Amino acid sequence: MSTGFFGAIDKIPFEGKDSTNPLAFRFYDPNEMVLGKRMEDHLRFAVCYWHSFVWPGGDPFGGQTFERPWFGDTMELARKKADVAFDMFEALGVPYFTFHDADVRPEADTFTESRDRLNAIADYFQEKMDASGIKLLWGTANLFSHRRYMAGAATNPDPDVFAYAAATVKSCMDVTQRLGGENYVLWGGREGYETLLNTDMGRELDQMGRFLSMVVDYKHRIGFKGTILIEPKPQEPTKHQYDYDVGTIYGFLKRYGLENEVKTNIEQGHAILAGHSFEHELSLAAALGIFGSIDMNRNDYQSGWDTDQFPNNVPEMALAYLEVLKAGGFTTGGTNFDAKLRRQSLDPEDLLIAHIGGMDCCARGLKAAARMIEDKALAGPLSERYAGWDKPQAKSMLDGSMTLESIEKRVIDEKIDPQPRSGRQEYLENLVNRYV
Ligand code: 3MF
Ligand code: MG
Repeated sequence: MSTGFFGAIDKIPFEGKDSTNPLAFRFYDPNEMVLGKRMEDHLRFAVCYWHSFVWPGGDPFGGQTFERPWFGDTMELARKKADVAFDMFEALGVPYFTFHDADVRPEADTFTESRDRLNAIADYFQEKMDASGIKLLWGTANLFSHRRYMAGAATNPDPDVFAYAAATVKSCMDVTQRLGGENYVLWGGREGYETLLNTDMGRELDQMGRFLSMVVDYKHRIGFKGTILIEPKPQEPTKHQYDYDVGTIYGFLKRYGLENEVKTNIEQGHAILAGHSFEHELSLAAALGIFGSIDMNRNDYQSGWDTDQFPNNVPEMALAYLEVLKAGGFTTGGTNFDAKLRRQSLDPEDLLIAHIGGMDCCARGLKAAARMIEDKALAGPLSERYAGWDKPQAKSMLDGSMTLESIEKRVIDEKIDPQPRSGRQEYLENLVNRYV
């Protein structure tokens, strides 16, 4: 059913790189084969509900700029919002979407009523998913917007808030499972602190560890086949967030024995806020065995805020998809556009154009990364750089058979005198530029 919100447009075509039509794909061709796999199956695009259909366009100095016919807090408007959302998913031809409970249903006066509303919208989604073939990449609970969560959800000093959050996550996991969601995401927007003067960090981390253990336990009890993902972010909204970055999350998972149960959903903008590059976070997650999915966007490099812009920097994205491909590609994960329009971009068409540009950039990044892999452009120099480690004597230093004493003896006996070799950074940078 078309709502007419996007005018006459109902399907964005692929027209190839010479097209000048702003409402056509120039690089994203779902059926093009890349490294033996369809582009759609590599990228696994998802559109998120919150930025495109919920956010009113506010900033710290001004409120709503968008006027959308579905804004309001009735169930009727929630269904209208779903109608437009599915129109957009279908127009873009994305295989997946993502949502928080609070995005899709109005909050009610009681927990039970809010949960029932979520279930009712999930039924409505199910019909639309069956009709369109659009699937759920992941579901999640919004445990950060409501004032009850101002001092945290799992890490709140008030155990009643912990309980409310736990019950909410259960209801969201139930709905995610029912809709065939392929992952369940936890982003702890308020799991952190504003000041250490009122914060017991050790206690809060234990609360968070117990909360996540219950989530994992429940996943197994209901037979949810998807992946549980944590999304790292260093600050904003809290001054310091406990899920700072991939490395911090890994330490947390190890401490609570969850490192084989939970993976990460890594966002470009959050990586930048943490003082890392996106590819750093992806590469580290892969190295630690906790790479799951990505939230694709772009942060402004000057503002220092989580600006959640649509991605448009192809060279950066090529390096990101290179890490994704090196990690073996997505399994249950995908590319979720956690990105919003600028608040002056008022027109319905702007929503489509933003996603089209993002999808095209991802496609270009993926194709550049795939060519680098095919040509072993970086893999060749990399294995050359570490080639010394293939020798038996080098291996024996790592396999436990040598000690500091026996290594010292070898250094003296063989008169070992290491000779520095070039890291060839500029050569490699120039090489990457040949592909992007
Ligand atoms: C905030 C985010 C979040 C998460 C979402 C799902 C509101 O910076 O990125 O979006 O992506 O809560 O984990
Ligand atoms: Mg995100």
